[in-house]
Amino acid sequence: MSTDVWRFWFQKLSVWYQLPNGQWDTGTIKSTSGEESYISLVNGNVIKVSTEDLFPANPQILEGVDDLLQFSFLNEPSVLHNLKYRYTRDMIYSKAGPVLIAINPFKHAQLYGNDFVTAYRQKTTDSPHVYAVADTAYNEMMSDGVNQSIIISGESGSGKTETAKFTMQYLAALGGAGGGIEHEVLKTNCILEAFGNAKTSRNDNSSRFGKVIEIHFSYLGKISGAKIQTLTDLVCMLNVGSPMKSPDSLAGKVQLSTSERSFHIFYQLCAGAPPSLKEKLDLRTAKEYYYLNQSDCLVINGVDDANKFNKLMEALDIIQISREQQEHAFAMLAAILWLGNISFQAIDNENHVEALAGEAVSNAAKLLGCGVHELIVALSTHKIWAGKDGVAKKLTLQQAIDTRDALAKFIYASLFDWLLEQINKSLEVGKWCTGRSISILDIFGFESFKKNSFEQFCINYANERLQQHFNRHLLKLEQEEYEVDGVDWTKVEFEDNQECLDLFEKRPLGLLSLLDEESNFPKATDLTFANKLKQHLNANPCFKGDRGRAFGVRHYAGEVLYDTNGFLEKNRDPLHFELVQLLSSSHCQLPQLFASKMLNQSSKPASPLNVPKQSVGTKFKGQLFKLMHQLENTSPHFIRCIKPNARQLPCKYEDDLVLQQLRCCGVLEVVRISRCGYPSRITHQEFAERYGFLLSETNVAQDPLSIAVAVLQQFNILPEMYQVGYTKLYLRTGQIGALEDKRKQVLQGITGVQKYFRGQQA
Ligand code: AOV
Ligand code: MG
Repeated sequence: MSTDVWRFWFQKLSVWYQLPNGQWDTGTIKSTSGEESYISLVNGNVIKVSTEDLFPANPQILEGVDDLLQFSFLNEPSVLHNLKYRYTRDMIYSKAGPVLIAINPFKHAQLYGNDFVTAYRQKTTDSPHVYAVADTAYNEMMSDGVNQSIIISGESGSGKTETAKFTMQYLAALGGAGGGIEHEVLKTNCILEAFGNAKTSRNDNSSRFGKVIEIHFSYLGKISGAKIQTLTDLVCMLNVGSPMKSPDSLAGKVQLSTSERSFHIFYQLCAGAPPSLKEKLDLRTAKEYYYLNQSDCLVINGVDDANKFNKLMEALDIIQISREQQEHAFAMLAAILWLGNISFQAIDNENHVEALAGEAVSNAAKLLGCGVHELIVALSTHKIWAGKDGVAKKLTLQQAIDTRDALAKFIYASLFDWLLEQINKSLEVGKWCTGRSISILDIFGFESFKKNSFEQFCINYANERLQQHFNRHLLKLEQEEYEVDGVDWTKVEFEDNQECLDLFEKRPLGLLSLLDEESNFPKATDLTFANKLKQHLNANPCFKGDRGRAFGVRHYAGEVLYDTNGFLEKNRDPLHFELVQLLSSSHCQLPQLFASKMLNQSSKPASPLNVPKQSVGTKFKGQLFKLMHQLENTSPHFIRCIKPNARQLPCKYEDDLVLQQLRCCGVLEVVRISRCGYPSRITHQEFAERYGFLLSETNVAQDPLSIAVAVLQQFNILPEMYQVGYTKLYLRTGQIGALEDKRKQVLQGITGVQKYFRGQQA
């Protein structure tokens, strides 16, 4: 703050300085040499600091303001202090210009429910809230007829999914037609979370899939249906704690991971299935299943899985999935659990193995509707095709385990897709629908663990794309519009992440292409893949070669070190044709359906040689593009969720952690642009039509621009409060509000007079 230091000294204004422990505190400048300053602290002590490290503090009157735009001085310590001030008073929402900041309270906050919905609907309160964002989106959709989106982002555990639910609640309350469809829409959360969420070390209820829920409205603004789109290709392997990875069970090597679980549904089913269902599915307790007991965590504090299962069944009923279909779905889950328990025995001296006949194999076969023998063969051999002839090759232990796990994952992923299809069918948009919609986006948050694998690679790639969407809309497009429309404007610099996206997407030399190339190469290993990356990408500033199998990526949210272990295998998605064949010969409905879907994906007739193969990474990218494309055509509203501490604890606000999240998501830049920007824009024509009648002066040229300028002058709107572009007027915050008030007053006056005259006539 070198330039301001004399003023601050002279006027005895507060400044922020940083303590050796990193904490910020305020003091006043006692004396200064320009470069160095002596600061008087609140406790009377005086310390010497470099003037450059000082930041101007905001006057007391601005303490706890609800929009960072209102600050006299915008700097990190002021922002941090303000958010903390509010957070400790249970005001978890704040605005950063057009962005809503939501800090996870990690406790029940008294901020939701009918009274709050009414208050935001009737605008009796205007403090920042997720309801207010939903309300704005709804109003804009209704008045402008433009589809809206609410884009929720933030790190894992920061509160995206909860925020998405509150948004849905508000829209359901607003757009409830009494027909129950809004009720159905809300119930989808319970189902999707059971099947798509798991406990990780970051979040007890971590979404392992991304979703956009598009809520459709009728002309009257009533909910007419909904459509859910997901990023799910990964879902099958995104379950954590390696339950579906393949630890070497015969050798007794087991990867235990603490505090993580697989998808909630498995534990819910085991704990909550009624006795008759348990018997039908040969269900045991969770700890008896290999896929689940690889983690020492089987229950979540404060969560009753059995109760959740009952709630799930109710939700499935509401979504109109018949009890019979529900049972089919549960049978698939039980089959997966039993598959995991299948072990293998050596059958020769060449390390070949065969699935061990026993309870696990027979239960899995029964639930899958196939023969025990067929299942054993499919899990122990792989046919190699030469022309029309197939030769069955025996599998090694590792290959057999991979085959078994691939089958389990395929069934799970197919089940998830099937479920989604049923949900979408049930919520299908009615014929009377206008095509107006609000989409709510909630994807998995940025992740950086000690060890990061293919899953984190995909998740972080998706977040990188989302960040670009944010940058484009709030930083780039805004500034471009000023330039194009001839507005006098000093550009605000911001961190562009195009380079990082290029690192992922460029062909042929990007991470995803190189991964695909290496995955198609039979002799490739994770190490050759890592070397290939280093060979081609070392010059990219977002790439960082590391030792052995590791490589680093400089993401917008920080650097992440990835371990290529398993990348190739996960990207290949190794499902043998025999397994698909096995399922298609099943006498049960779902396995048959899953197999036929898989085979129909390819345009060519299915044959052992062409089980349709698109790599997992490429599929993921395709889904991501589709999702982003859908958002491009909407008017976006952004919510940034912030995690105040890493331990999921209430009332703990860690400055560093918050600052890092604020920095990496570009919130400060957005505020900076909004402060010097003109958030209200309106074409000359629209402006003249709306406010022209307020003119008392009749001697004004009749073109829209002259009328508009005359209105601005009549109401003493200062020249620094607006800019005139070639096509639009650009106004600073608050100006349109003032004009609207005037307009309302005058209109009320007119109706008052009309009423009076009508009264006279009567
Ligand atoms: P996420 O969606 O951002 O993580 P969640 O929405 O699952 O995070 O939030 C994590 C936990 O924080 C929840 O289970 C709640 O306990 C708590 N929480 C979040 N928001 C609120 C709120 N407004 N009020 C009360 N508690 C809240 V991840 O899905 O891991 O990226 O992949
Ligand atoms: Mg989530």
